Amino acid sequence: MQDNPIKIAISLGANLGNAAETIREAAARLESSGVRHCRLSSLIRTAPVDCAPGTPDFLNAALTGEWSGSPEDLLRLCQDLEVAAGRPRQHGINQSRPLDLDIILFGGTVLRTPELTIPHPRARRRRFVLEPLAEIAPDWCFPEDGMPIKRILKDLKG
Ligand code: PH2
Ligand code: MG
Ligand code: MG
Repeated sequence: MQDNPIKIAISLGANLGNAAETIREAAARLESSGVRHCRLSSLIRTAPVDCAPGTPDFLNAALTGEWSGSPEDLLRLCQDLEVAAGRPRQHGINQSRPLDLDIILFGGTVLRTPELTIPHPRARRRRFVLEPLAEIAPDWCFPEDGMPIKRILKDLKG
């Protein structure tokens, strides 16, 4: 465990089952599992992006907090919560799911390993990630170029 807490941002998404309840429950479990000072954004309904035709709409949200473990510890926690919500541990990319938890930012960390890429590689082009995150952390920056979330979102909206 690192003793200095790192500011982290997680994207939450769900499009199967009671998505609102699952997302709120996941936020509560992140907090009870060691993510301190959690803030959960509004939950927004979004159209599926890069999914098969007929995929149901998603509910998306973002959560910020502080974490004292490693990125891999946080990934493991997210994966355990996805499985607890009914998602198979092995799943196809962009398939419907009861819960998806993606680490978007981990302080100023830039990480590329086979199991984890931070910042999340597609976050900057996804409004369903940036919109809820901009609500609670507009001035947080992506580490590669120091660009704040509110600015990335504004550019994306064109
Ligand atoms: N997640 C995806 C793919 N497409 N579309 C929306 N609207 N919301 C998501 O959370 C989402 C998606 C892959 O994780
Ligand atoms: Mg995802
Ligand atoms: Mg995911």
